[in-house]
Amino acid sequence: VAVDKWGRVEVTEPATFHVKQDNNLSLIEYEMEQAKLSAYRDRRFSGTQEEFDEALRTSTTVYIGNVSFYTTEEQIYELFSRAGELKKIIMGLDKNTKTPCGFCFVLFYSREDTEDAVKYISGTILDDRPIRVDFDWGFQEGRQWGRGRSGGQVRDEYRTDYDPDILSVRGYGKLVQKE
Ligand code: GTA
Repeated sequence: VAVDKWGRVEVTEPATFHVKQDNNLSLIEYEMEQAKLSAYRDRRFSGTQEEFDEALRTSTTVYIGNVSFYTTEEQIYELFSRAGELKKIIMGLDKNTKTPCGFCFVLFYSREDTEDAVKYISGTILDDRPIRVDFDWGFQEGRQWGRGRSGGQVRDEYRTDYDPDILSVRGYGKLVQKE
């Protein structure tokens, strides 16, 4: 597909949907399958898109978002061990205060348990908040820290809504407050 100087779209080659050899999915079907795994793309993943996709398909790590700052590792353990045996829990921390800032990673031993966690635990209310369970490409040292400028998570800095969880920390996004 090319765009001419008037901004019109020109199809330069037939829009064939490439059939992938390995699983017989059309490219579109393949991308839809992949999007179902996770909408999140980690900007700091150093490999190719294919390597990222492969990691999501095989990893035994999940990311939990929208966690209350007051939720403990014990509560996470209690909830996630319903899906299967846990290898490790890593709480996400504010890189300045070193206190929980609303996310964590849970590592399982088996892929089946990992998939069950995403399927059945995502949306569960934990400490009054619906948590989001997402496939993750794999934990590495450093990923436990919030990447926001203020130390916490990036998305909390863009919040325009009021979050009753923590008035002073999460309330409205820090960047929004400055506007
Ligand atoms: N598997 O959904 C996720 C996920 N999230 C949100 C964070 N992590 C996740 N992992 C999975 N699924 O290890 C992981 C990160 C890291 C740790 C902390 O949690 O891989 P973070 O939340 O502080 O930072 O990460 P992250 O993930 O890099 O930020 P995000 O939300 O993707 O933002 C990326 C870019 O979008 C930034 O450039 C930011 O400026 C911009 N942005 C984000 N939110 C908004 C917004 N509401 N409006 C405008 N721009 C925005």
